[in-house]
Amino acid sequence: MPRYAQIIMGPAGCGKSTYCYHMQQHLELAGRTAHVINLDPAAENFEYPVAWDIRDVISVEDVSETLHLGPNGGLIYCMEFLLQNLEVLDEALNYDDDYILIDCPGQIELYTHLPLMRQLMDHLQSLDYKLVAVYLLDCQFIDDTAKFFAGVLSAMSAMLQLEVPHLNLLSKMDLLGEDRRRDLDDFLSADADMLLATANMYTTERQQRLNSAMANLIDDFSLVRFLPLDNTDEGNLEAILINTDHCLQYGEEEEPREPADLDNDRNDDDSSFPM
Ligand SMILES: Nc1nc2c(ncn2[C@@H]2O[C@H](COP(=O)(O)OP(=O)(O)OP(=O)(O)O)[C@@H](O)[C@H]2O)c(=O)[nH]1
Ligand SMILES: [Mg+2]
Repeated sequence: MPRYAQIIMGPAGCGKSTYCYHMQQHLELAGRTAHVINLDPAAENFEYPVAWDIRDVISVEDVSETLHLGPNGGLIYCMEFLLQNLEVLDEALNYDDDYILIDCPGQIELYTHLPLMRQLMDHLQSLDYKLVAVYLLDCQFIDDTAKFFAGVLSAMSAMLQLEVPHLNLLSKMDLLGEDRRRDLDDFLSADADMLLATANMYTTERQQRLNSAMANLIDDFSLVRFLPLDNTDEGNLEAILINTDHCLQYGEEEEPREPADLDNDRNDDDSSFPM
């Protein structure tokens, strides 16, 4: 039986755990079962059932007390410990309905320049999981285009480092004011000209060459695109599910559902976000 996993990543506080909850609920509404796996050893308490929790094996709190490591060192220690003891995870990943949502820590160095997440992905693939990386960025970032530019680069870095099908989501769209929705398309498409123009307003001529090189990189790869995420809108969650299903080739023996089908689903719904 095929096995599927959404790997939920992104900077601290961008809404990863909240997305896991709402996507799990949405899957249930659709008659599908998914299990949330908490991979964040520094997580606070969850307000919903978590099927497997790394903190039952090792937590940053334990490591800080016993090894006197700070929060970042403690996190790296915990992730390395898990990778050296993967059998504990393997034993847990034994569900009838093999669809999991993996809620990852918010330290972006895990995705951008440390090999730990890549090693974990390789391991899941060796267990026959099909993977999609879901990278969240808080939509409040668009209030500061330079910050958004940095967010786009971190999303791109994660995509290139992890080498699995990848979706970027602009999260917490319910918080976005009407005034910011007008230029939303430029942000959803990570328009390189717009990013460059703003970055150049704040930098010296020498740094502008670097801005230009980075904007060209984003443009050349044409990789970074965002879908809006509004957890309060089931239609929007369904749109995201269709895209994750497409990346996962979910139920490939059935009639495939293309993201283009969204247009039909959304024709009657003016309140939906552009995709
Ligand atoms: N309005 C709104 N708030 C959200 C949404 N998603 C998350 N939040 C809030 O943002 C804060 C952080 O959300 P989390 O889901 O814990 O974010 P996270 O990415 O898991 O955070 P870390 O695990 O600490 O990296 C919480 O106060 C949430 O209630 C959303 O879609 N809309
Ligand atoms: Mg979290």
